[in-house]
Amino acid sequence: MELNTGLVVGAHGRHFIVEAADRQRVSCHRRGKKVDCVVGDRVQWCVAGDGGVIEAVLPRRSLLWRQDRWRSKSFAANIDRLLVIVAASPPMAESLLARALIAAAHAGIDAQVLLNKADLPQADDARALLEPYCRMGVPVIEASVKHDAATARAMLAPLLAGQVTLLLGASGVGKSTLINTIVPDATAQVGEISRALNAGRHTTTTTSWYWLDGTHEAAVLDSPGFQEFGLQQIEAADLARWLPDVAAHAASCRFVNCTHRSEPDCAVRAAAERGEVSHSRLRLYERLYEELSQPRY
Ligand SMILES: Nc1nc2c(ncn2[C@@H]2O[C@H](COP(=O)(O)OP(=O)(O)OP(=O)(O)O)[C@@H](O)[C@H]2O)c(=O)[nH]1
Ligand SMILES: [Mg+2]
Ligand SMILES: [Zn+2]
Repeated sequence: MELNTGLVVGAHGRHFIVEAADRQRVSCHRRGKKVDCVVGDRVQWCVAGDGGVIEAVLPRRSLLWRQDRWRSKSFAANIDRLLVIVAASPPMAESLLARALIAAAHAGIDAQVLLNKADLPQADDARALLEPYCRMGVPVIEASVKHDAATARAMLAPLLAGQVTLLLGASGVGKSTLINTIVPDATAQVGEISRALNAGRHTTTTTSWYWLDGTHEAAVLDSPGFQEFGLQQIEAADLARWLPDVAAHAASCRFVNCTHRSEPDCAVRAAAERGEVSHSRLRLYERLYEELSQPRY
């Protein structure tokens, strides 16, 4: 049995698309029905029938995942950067953005934010919500990937070069449109309402890997929109570490184990009083702390 190495570029339930060294794509399943494989994984596989079997998953340099109350979900392995996409419309859910950034920080993955559909009038509301994120040092860029594709391409090219970037965001923010704008020959399905087919909106249902260049050094990953984002992988007592605006003040609290909720001489709450930590972020921290303090089963 000859083992080959390959890259998982697509996942459909128990089926995986593996790109072999010769760049052929092979339909594979995982030996022993394990579900430990995710897009971005480097794997060892062998030929079986007209497809293949994944025998082993090689060690990862990164894994972005979320832990909901009852299940965990891996988004992608071996990515260098997370690009969270938010849009002027549908309106931005700040909690999802914050959670994605916390998960990335916890996983040691660099994260940036792209505000898409900057052409729409509602963009100003999104800009206001993003203000605390800009202030805490999260890079935030703006684009209109559909209506000003040339500018978007020019802006994104240096950001995406030489990196593996995962696009993440709610349904309808324009992730697949972005893929089609920057990837030569990509045909990701986008959410235009298909009147001719009367088929309703197209929505992305699986994560897919797209090479950005012929030399296969840069890639961008499309993913399905998400609605929830559990952070049960993080201990409540550890939470503040992953919120840069809270963490910036935590060392000055009177108590080393301050939870920044009601302790005296809390430097985080003092900073919020002075307007240096936004009230929306402090509330978000409190709600998350509460959520992560619930008993786990
Ligand atoms: N006005 C405006 N509309 C855009 C822009 N980019 C994308 N859209 C539209 O937004 C809708 C949703 O785009 P998609 O690319 O399918 O969104 P998605 O994030 O891939 O959505 P899911 O696959 O469901 O997660 C489509 O109708 C796009 O034409 C933009 O820059 N401006
Ligand atoms: Mg999509
Ligand atoms: Zn404190």
